[in-house]
Amino acid sequence: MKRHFLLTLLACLLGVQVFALDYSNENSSYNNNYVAEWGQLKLVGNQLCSENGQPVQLRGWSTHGKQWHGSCFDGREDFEGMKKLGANIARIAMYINEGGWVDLNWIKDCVKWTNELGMYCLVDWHILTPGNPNDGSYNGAENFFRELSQWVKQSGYKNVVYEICNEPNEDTEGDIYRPNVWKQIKEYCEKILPVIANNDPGAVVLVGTPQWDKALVFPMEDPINTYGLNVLYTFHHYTCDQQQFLGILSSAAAFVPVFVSEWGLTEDQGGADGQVCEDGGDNLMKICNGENLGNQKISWCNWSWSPDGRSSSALNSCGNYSEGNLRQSGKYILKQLRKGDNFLSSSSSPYQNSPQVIKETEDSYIALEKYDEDGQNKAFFEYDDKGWLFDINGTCNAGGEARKDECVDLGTTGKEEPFYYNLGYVVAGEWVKYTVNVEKEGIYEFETYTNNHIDNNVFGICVDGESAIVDENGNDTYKALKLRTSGNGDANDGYGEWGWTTPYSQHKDGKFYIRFKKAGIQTLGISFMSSCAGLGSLKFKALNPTNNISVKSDVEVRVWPNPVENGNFSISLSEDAKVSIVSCQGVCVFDKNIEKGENSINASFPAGVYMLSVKTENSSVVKKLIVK
Ligand code: IDC
Repeated sequence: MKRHFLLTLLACLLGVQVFALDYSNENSSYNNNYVAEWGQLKLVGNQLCSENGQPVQLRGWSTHGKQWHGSCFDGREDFEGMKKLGANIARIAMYINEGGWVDLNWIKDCVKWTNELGMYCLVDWHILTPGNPNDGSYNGAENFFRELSQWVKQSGYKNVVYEICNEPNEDTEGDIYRPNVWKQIKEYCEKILPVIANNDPGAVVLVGTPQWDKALVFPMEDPINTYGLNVLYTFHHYTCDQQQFLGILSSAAAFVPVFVSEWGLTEDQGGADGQVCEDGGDNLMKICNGENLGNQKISWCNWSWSPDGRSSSALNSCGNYSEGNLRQSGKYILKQLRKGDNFLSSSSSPYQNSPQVIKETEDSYIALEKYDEDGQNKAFFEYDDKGWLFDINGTCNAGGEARKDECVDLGTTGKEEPFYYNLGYVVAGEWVKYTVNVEKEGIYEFETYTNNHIDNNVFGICVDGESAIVDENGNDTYKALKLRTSGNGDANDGYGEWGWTTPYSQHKDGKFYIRFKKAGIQTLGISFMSSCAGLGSLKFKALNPTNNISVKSDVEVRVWPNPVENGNFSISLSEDAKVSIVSCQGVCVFDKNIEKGENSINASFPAGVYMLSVKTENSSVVKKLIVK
């Protein structure tokens, strides 16, 4: 007993000593072992979370290419330097072409080093030119991810995040919406995701989006098969010349999980002109810290951890990672990292304190000028907002008389209240919120008031920060729809007559509905995923009990015997699901995709109390499992 006490005392003293030696910088996060604390990350809804379900935000740097600046990231001490500055993740940009450095052993070292340091490691298959991930020069992808994921799972590393393709960009259409690029990405996912899912089923995987990782509308409109993996979609941002895309991130955060796996404080050449744009950085940081339509805490990696000649680089030289050796970009990031968890909320209040009512027995309409109060990032995202300093249209409040002091794009329809105002001149990525009071929960038929200028514009509708669009089976697979033209002739203003239309999906036939999961006060968000010439109102039809759609129910789970006595138990599921079993200490002892029906499971893990969770695309059920 006494000996034990002395040893502990000695250990504590030594610990303090080590602490004092290593702790030369003020950043208190240096001693955090994020991986031990957070474990294997996973998604809960759209939010990246720790193993036990707490929201997390990964923040750090992306390396540059090893062929150019390798000596900043080919040793444990390099990542230790990054960690000391406050990063909890390092992205390893493994260029494939341009003299790239495809080297699994180096990647394994990076995983080991970062793991020892308690950091997450984002392994980036850095395609860039050519921009098609299926290009022959990238044929090694499948093998690379097979070997890596096998090794990761076998070695028990929990700190790996896979980024399967940086910035897909085969730009053949010259159209901002590049459907062919999304087709290429989907084809590539079909090759890579099953390989990772097979070896490392609970993995967190980042999937690229068209237009150099910007067009988040595609996973909303035309979802991929995720093979049960925790898939997030990447958004890249350069603050000097890409502010016109920020709304896309802010909007999409209500619909899909997103990850800013690369961003720089410069123009998109990485700062060839030497400029650094911190204001744009502040705008991005607000969105990542939670001021977005989905209240999502968004993880990020800054470009770049290198002493590259361009102004996006963080360092003056490799090897010295003291604050004094940081360049302007590095100093800005250090300031962000030092803020610690800096989560913001984007809650808003109802216009003039009176929520619009969605009635049970009568049709209801949303008057679009009655959007919420509290301004930019909270009640709306508007590119022409005065506080935003990025006037995309060169006009404020184009055409609108109501709420002139704000710049939300109100136009007039010339029709009666509540359709007098419309949202016109809307730019892709903008959104508005409405506090509504819903009389009864349920799935409502809805229509949109449109004119002839609406031309397949893409939009999303969310309730309390989650997609609310469901199909006739109650599934929320499709998170963006298209608006139809009213088709009603030409009016004097050339916009045509307004009329009620039903939105549609390009990828699935049938009707779509809006689901309110509960009655009472909630916020309805409308996000415009493409530029739009006028949405007049939304109509929610009276709930019709005879054709009301039933909400898809939770997966049914039966477990027996419970307590488990002889090391085996049975589970029956109403649909295919992912089953994981976690001990009270947070150790995951079982994690597999299980088919529907009856299954027998070997539970030869230590006696104790476990949480058994069953996850399908639409539901998640948790049960207590006792092993004797
Ligand atoms: C740039 C580097 C530059 C290098 C070039 C190679 O800064 O030194 O010569 O790649 O193609 C990205 C890419 C990233 C770019 C970066 C800056 O993911 O590879 O790095 N950027 O241009 N997307 C947008 C910007």
